[in-house]
Amino acid sequence: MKTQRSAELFALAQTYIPGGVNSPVRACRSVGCDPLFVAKAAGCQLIDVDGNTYIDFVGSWGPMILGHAHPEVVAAICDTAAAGTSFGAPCALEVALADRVRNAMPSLEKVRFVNSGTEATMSAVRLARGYTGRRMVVKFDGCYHGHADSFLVKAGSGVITLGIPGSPGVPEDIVKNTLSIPYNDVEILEQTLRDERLDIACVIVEPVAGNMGVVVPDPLFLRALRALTAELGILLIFDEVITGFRLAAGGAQERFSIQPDLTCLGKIIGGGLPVGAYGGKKEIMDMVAPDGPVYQAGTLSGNPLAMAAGLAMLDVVGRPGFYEELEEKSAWFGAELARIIAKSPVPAVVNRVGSMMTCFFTAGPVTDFTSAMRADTERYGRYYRQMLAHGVWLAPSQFEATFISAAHERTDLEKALNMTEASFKKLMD
Ligand code: HOZ
Repeated sequence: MKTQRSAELFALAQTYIPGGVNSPVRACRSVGCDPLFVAKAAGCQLIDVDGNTYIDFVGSWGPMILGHAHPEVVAAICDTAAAGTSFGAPCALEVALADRVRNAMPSLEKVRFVNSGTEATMSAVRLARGYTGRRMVVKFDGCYHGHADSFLVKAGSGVITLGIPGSPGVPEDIVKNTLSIPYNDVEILEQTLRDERLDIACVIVEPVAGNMGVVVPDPLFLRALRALTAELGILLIFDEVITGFRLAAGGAQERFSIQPDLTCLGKIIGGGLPVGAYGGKKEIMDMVAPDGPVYQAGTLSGNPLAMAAGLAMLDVVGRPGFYEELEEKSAWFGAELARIIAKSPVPAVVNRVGSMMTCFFTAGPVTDFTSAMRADTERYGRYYRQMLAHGVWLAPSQFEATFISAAHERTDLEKALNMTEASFKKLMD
């Protein structure tokens, strides 16, 4: 496989950009190879700058639920761009997208658009502290809520991928207000939330963890989380940046029938452009400036270009049968993957919810950060490189999710399964 042009670009990129990348995981450090540079993408296919083609199971880390360059999304972007890309003033498209989001997720009585998932979660936590007058934030080991200071405590995604213990530059005074406890552990959850010394403003959770690899929530855990936070006047924040419009039109909160107090969104609602959002009960959201004293702002927030892309994407996912078809395709793929694993001596387990999944290289089960960390990352790296060499583009980290899109045809999925079966035969060497 020729990778000369990627190598040339990567050499240049490393002199201009830290690690040669604008987000750490895509540097492929944990999977033992250099990153390939993508030239273009369409449907479920990526084409790199050397002309190699790949079936894409990353989907830009979640936004590409329709596949790349969906014609309706592209047309919306092109048509809107011709009329101006950002006004720094209200426009009708942000009202339309807010209405679409509210209709899909009734717990969001009001919503504020920002430009990334990180902005959404940091704003939601500030709002929770402002609304409750309390200080502490509780998160869960291995969950990743973006790179705002208060979240870089036992965080997932690139933090565990690169084995960064925390992050220099985050003052102890900030970190001491964040408490990270084990995911799916109801006993420790209850002990923590009932500890009155802790002055807890909110609990923020990925309702389906996607940033330590996919970890499925125990239904009792989510229900206990909702009951305890409601009882104790602690705000429950669902970080649905990945799961929003991924697991259902109403996200994880629809799938698990749990209404959080605040929700953070991103990825799919931007149609591939930078959009985040946070929203929730009117009485809470009315604390946000200019209605209230909790300040948050953004020059490009609600820009017409991103709003149009998000609206076009939500138009398509909102059509009858979209999620049923995606669920059926994903369930079949996940079952086939599990069948391949069961036939192989390689210790591995697949965790899947809807169209997001992770193949962990450990016997499992993987139910939290500790069990996820038992995965054999060296073996994952070999699997990753073998699959890439055979035209299958996976997440360049054991601790990320891979995604099925509406653009994956049965033939694409069968090719990936055949490559997986062939790869597993070599992984015991
Ligand atoms: N936050 C992204 C996935 N969870 C990682 C993207 C990257 O570092 O390339």
